[in-house]
Amino acid sequence: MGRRTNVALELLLLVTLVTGIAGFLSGSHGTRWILVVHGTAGLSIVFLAPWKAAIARRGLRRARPDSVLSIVFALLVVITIVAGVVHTTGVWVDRGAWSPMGIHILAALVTIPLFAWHVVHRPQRPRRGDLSRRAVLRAGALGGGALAVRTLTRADHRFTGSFEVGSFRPDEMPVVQWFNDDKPRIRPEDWTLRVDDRVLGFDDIARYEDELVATLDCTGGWYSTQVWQGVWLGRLLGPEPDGRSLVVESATGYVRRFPLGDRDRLLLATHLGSEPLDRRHGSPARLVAPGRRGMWWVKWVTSIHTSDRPWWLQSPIPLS
Ligand code: HEM
Ligand SMILES: Nc1nc2c(c(=O)[nH]1)N[C@H]1C(S)=C(S)[C@@H](COP(=O)(O)O)O[C@H]1N2
Ligand SMILES: [Mo]
Repeated sequence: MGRRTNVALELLLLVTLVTGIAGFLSGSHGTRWILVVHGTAGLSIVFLAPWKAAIARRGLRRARPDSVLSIVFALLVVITIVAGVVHTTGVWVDRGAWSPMGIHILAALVTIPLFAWHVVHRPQRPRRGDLSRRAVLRAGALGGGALAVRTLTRADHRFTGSFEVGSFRPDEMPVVQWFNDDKPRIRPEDWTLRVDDRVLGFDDIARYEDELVATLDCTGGWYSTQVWQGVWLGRLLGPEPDGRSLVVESATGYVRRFPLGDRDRLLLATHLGSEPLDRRHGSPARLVAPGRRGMWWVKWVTSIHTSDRPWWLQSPIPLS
């Protein structure tokens, strides 16, 4: 019984980690199911906890020097799950770095090396008999129970798990920087935008009146829908730009690369809710990338250029 519980837990943890990361990176409706699987597998771990506790107690009686790593591993999984549940139930909503979702993701990522160590040093071999009828029925009951609990405890979320904050009220929209990116103060009259080999000024951009209602959904666990005004990138690039991707760069060095085919769906915004963009939200101009997570919405844009590299040849999350 102990071995089977261990195998089941390892599988659940693997599924939870993979779906957590996949759900975090994607921001489109078609991928809703990923986080359903994530939450369900994550909660199933809780259901197996009583069995695991009994196994762990036995294991600790013949403790080895590295048992402390097992304890840290277990603690991190507990912290991850508690933070995940705190986030989805909405009992504590915060959007800083120490939001429940921020803690959830940080604890989960630290778990990964410990999980790898655990798999190597406490190997659990699945056997053919593990997939008995009874085992399948039990797994079904476990998953069903977890899915039911998840459905009942979830507060009102977007499909990504994010909470609504300050929609159509720009003053209440949170401000988020990645890692330690700063908030440069750039006056529109001093600002220039490189578009391939041309250099444009603020007035060249601000004369357009393209408008879009779009939802910024930060992986920190909040989202906000706003009216954005500016210019479609396709208009700045001309009718038939060459290349495969489009590189959008911030004055701070923060860079994201997009498929060139997206150029007519990406807005370079100078205004938010009809007011000039606030410095903290990326003035003089920031990218609006509907359907993509907040980390793609580059602020303080100073350069846009086409490139022959495919868009996916880049770090999955910005590193500067
Ligand atoms: C040790 C690995 C992990 C475990 C055990 C775990 C477990 C959980 C649990 C129990 C929940 C709440 C379930 C619910 O009510 O829906 C949850 C939610 C969530 N987790 Fe994880 N998680 C893990 C790793 C990750 C990672 C690495 C990420 C992202 C990089 C992530 C992103 C999320 C998100 C976005 C939600 C909210 C989902 C929603 O509201 O539908 N998780 N997780
Ligand atoms: N230059 C730059 N742009 C950036 C970031 C950053 O750190 N630097 N953070 C991104 C992230 S993670 C999010 S969620 C949004 C937040 O935009 P806001 O501060 O206008 O709400 O900006 C994105 N654009
Ligand atoms: Mo974000």
